[in-house]
Amino acid sequence: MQLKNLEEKAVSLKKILDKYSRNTIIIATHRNADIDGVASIIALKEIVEKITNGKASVQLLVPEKPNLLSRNILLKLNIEIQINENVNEYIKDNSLLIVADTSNSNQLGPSSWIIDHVEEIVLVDHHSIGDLDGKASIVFKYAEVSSTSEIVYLISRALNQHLSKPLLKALLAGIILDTRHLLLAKPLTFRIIADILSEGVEYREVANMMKFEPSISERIARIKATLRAKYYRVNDVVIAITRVGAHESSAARIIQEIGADIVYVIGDHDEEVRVIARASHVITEKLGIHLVNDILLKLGNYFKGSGGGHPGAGGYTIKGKVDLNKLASVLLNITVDVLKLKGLSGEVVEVKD
Ligand SMILES: [Mn+2]
Repeated sequence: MQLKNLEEKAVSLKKILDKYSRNTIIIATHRNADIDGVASIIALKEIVEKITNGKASVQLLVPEKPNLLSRNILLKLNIEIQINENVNEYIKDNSLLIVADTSNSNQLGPSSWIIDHVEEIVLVDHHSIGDLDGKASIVFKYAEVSSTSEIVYLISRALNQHLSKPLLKALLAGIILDTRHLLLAKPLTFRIIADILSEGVEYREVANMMKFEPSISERIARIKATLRAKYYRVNDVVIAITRVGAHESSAARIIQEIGADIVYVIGDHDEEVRVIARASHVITEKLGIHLVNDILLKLGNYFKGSGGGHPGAGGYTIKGKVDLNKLASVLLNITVDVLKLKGLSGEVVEVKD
């Protein structure tokens, strides 16, 4: 069940760790990290500390701290982690940076500057290619998995480093989250889960940890997003566009469940505007549309920003203020143009009561 080159890359990783075994090793993931990112970095920390015999100074970095669900899961697993967001206190010119679960440096938010201030970068990730892919000396990235946690587990196996049970549970939580409770699991995902369970982890226990009661602010954001949404129809495709001040992805998920095929949630923040996009598999599989490449990145012709993600889930961030109505209409126009290219000939009709 090995992935192509994983063994060799693990050997190269070990060499790099030996090289930096007396330096600072920063293990970072994307801002406001989900449990896939958080589980990956804490498991990588254990691996790195074992390989360097505890000599390296290992620092975990999660810009803008882990998200609520991650923090809850760590609490339930009794895992305590030290995250120092004040990178200036420990970064050195000869540091090694290991980045997990993100391929774009801008996903490191306020800490993205560190990319150009370390000696070497290792990337462990499952997203589409970003700027970090070109900057890393080793890239662990495989289409055969659905989460970074899976890759980290395989790295631990390749390096013969046994992970403690709480960490195995955290990785399993990462897999469950990123596969949406296995809906997006690949064949290898099931093999990896079987291996984790055979180490004495109970699936149901971890799956139960993922049940998440949304806070009142999240529920209000969902309700507002639904009320403010405009819905459009082109043939059988329903497009929804809305805006909220927070909880964009949660709002997007709800609007998808109502029945929209393509959802854009515009998040209006103090210093930036974020567009969160989601598309159903009819859009990605049957029509072959890639949300990021075909739609979000084309926003760049109108609003300077940066984006990334997967065919069916992505984001685009614009610094500063923008005309939100214009942004919504540009999004709709780009989407309709792409649908036309894919052969949908119908008129755009707004769905109203
Ligand atoms: Mn992930």
